[in-house]
Amino acid sequence: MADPLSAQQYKDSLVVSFSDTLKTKKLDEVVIIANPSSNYLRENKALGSLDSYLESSSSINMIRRGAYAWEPMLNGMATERSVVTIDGMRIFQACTDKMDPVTSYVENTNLSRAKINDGQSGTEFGGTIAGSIDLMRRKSGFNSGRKSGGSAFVGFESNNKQQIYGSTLNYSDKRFFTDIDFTHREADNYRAGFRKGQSSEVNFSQFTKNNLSAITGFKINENQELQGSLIYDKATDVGYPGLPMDASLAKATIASLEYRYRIPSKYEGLLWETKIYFNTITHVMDDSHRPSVPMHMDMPGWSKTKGFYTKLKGNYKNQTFSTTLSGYKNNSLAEMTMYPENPREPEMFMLTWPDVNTMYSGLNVADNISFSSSLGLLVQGGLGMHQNKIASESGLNSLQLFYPKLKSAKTRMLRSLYSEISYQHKKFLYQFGIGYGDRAPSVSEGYGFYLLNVNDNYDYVGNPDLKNEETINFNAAATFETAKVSVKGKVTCFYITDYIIPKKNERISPMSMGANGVKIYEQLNHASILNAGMNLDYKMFTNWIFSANASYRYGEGTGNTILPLMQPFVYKMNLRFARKSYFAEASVEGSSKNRNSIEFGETQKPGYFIANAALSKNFVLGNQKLILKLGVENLFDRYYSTFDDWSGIPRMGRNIYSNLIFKF
Ligand SMILES: [Cu+2]
Repeated sequence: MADPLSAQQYKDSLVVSFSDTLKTKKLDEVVIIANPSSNYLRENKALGSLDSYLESSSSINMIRRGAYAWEPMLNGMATERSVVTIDGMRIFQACTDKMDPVTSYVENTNLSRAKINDGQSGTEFGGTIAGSIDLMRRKSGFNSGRKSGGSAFVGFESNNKQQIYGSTLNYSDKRFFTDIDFTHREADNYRAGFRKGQSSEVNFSQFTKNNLSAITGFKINENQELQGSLIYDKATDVGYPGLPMDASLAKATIASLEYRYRIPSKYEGLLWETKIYFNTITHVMDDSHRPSVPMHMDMPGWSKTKGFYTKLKGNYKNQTFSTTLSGYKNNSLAEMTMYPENPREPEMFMLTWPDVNTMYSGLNVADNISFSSSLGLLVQGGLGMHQNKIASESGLNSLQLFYPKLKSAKTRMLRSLYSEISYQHKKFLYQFGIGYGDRAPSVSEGYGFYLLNVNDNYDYVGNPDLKNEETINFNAAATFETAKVSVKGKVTCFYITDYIIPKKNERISPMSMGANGVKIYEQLNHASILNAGMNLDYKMFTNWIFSANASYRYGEGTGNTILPLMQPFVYKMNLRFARKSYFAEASVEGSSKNRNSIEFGETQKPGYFIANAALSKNFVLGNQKLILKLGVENLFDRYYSTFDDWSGIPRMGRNIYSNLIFKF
């Protein structure tokens, strides 16, 4: 659940942070990620996946290709249109079939919260259309006294026999802190809801994941500190029931070093922060467990990124400003080897991502002015240079079959401008933002070579001649808040020109066996996307809270093109009771039927409605704590599938879970 108050526990030791000093509020949203080191009673399922936390934002829905590694869609747009970072680090997936969004390489225990910025307010680390999701690392920070502690936890979920084990350890004092955590997850196939006379097991939906992370800070002196962070994540034997193949390995190493300097100045909180980082991802697809594979294939992919950012932020009179210079170099490479049934026929080899180097460097400036305690203005702008270069000669030659004049390198300028006004009147807060910006095509959109999309069963071929996709976005929000009730409504609209979308091409025949044909990325003159969300929190009586949230998205492009994967009306309501060491929650959630895009192979899914319940109890044992959580999801074992379930795979049926956390 989004709860901005809890964000205050992550105080910065060197400086009052950018947003903390603001008298006026910004439109961005913070999703608190619960984990065994944070506040448990707030969350029904402390050991749930990161994906389930992100989904609680009304701007995000998740595409599921199985039980693992869901893809976060921000404002109804897939990951090419958003910037996903971990503490400001750019990371790019290594799978041509989107099996491994960046969010799949972290764990709850690594993170404290996710910051979501819609549209052009999310351009600090690169060009975007939909906005940005920054996953922020969990860390103890420096402490005036000496503090150490940790946790050990174990969880079990009945539906897919998921076992979760792990522990966290932390130490902090005046000059030094360190946080180390480890999480292991292992699950069998999950079961869908009940259907008479049919097996509910969803084959190829198992997974195993191990994650280890460490973050350490060292204070050089009163004004300077160093921070190092490392995340190692390895998933093996991951099944994808929504795809024709699985992944035998998805592995990431994510490392960074950060230097922070509080510049002595008469202006409060002038901070200079610099980070260098490196991450490497290996992804190996595997079809060897699938029955009736027409032709066995090996499809590994690699993505390596190194980058930096350097940021100056501070306050000047009634202004809070921030300037960020950032840059990265990513290398994306993916191959496909096909082994014909007849061993005498030669193997076929091709590069599906032709060793593409992407270089980016950009400057982003933001200034937040408080005219009075009730009126604020944010102005933000950025300029970036983006270059793609095909490093592989054979990859270039293959693409030249379709684009004879293709050169190996292409450079683009990326621009962004955003402004936001906020006005507080009594218990009402009004916010209005307007932005303009553009983005470069992704590696798949520009250079992908025969990437099978199972949803519409077409091979997708990239188009290096694509122009930048441009957007104008508007957001408006109104919040009413009293001690008892808080209501927020938000609307975000995007008018996108040169909208990048794959379109059928009859002249090229497909490579994948049984594919319907080939689609090439083209650009629609324009497309419009609307996203509306609403949240209500109502403290009915002492100890009782009722919350409701709902969201809806709509997308349409030139020539009556219905944009794919648009979320219909989705709602969730819950009633919570918390008293001393007890916590109980009952919730219902559901959706209306979706407006499906036939062009993209979508079928209409009927609405659904499910119910969940949870209980937890906190035992205090001297200085230690034991937390027990029990719950059931999809209580009535309903069978359902939604618009974001890839190739129509059903969702999980009844699931009973238990979490046991020992905190010391
Ligand atoms: Cu893959």
